[in-house]
Amino acid sequence: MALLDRTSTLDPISEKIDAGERLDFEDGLTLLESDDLLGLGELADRARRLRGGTDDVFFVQNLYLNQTNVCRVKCKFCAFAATQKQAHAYTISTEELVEDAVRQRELTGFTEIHMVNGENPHVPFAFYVDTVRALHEALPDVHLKMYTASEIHHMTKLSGLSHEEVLRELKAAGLGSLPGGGAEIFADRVRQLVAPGKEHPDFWFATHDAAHRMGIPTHCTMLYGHVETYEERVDHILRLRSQQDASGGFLAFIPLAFHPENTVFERRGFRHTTGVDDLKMLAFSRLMLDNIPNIKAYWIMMGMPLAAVALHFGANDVQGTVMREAIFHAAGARTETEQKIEQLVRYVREAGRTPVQRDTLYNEIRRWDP
Ligand code: V47
Repeated sequence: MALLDRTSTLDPISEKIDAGERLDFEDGLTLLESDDLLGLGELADRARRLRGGTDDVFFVQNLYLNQTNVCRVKCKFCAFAATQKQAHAYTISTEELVEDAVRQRELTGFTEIHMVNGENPHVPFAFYVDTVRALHEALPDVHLKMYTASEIHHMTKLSGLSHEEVLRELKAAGLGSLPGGGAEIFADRVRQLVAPGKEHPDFWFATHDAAHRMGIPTHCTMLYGHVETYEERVDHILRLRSQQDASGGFLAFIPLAFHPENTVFERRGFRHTTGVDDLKMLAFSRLMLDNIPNIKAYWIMMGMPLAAVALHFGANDVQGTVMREAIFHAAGARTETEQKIEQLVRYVREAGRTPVQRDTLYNEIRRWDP
């Protein structure tokens, strides 16, 4: 009886998927409230294929950099940021950062630099432009995926320029795309609770909108598993879907599971998300975001074994080799900080999929056919 009930809640959604119909707010809630995990996985995998997905699973060879952890915002979910006076605060000079990146490139041959920082009020806008320019000059073949929309908004405050002008200067210096951070949860109630000092979501959207319109592709995220409700998760995903309808430049969506260690939420007894919630979020995202081509199973947060399972829950990307992840590990991630290509290939193959090394823009670099 219980099994029949569970199956029936997904049936109307299954019919919509087969008919190529868009899911609505109520469907989103039904998905999140369902405890038919395998049913959700089957639906998400079917939706992915019906929308043109293949057996290919992507990853990129990348280096993570964080030039400064100094941050003015004090988000309650963050264990990475520091104030200038704290002993662990750091800001790496552009020269040192570039030297390090060039050394790492010689060792590994990565094709992407992924950089996210604190909103450091003690450096000028020129610091960011100089860093992009210096990295681009030293490593012209490397794609620079740098600075979240929150950082771009911070740069408008530092410079007095508009979002578009900041992006234009960074693009001229060599910026390739934006990472998806800073989105957190868009609903005002949650933002006030977890990130009261952060910019209004309108600025996050204005930044991505401007980027897309000037040909800078971007990524998008949702930070889930803290104080948000299912309704607020659905609201978040629908806002992203509308933005993609309007400007079309999101390459991928990455659901980010909240890690509470070393944050105020740890002291309040918050726990890490469960694997079930992580898989459900991936399936939900794939089903709702019918216009974003790639959904990432972020192995840094869920571990590679579960990320491989997630490939049957709508995900088609496992992010990358990721050398030196810091943000999730500051907040208690027990996963590795790097994967070798051979490891990624092994896990993807074990999941019955075809590993494809991509560049940041999803052009194929190498494939491992079955
Ligand atoms: O905005 C911070 C998240 C984001 C925690 O574009 C946390 O491919 C969980 O932009 N627990 C920054 N999450 C990182 C980011 C990112 C990450 C992965 C992939 C991509 C991409 C971009 O990290 C923040 C916030 O949402 N974050 N602290 C934490 N304790």
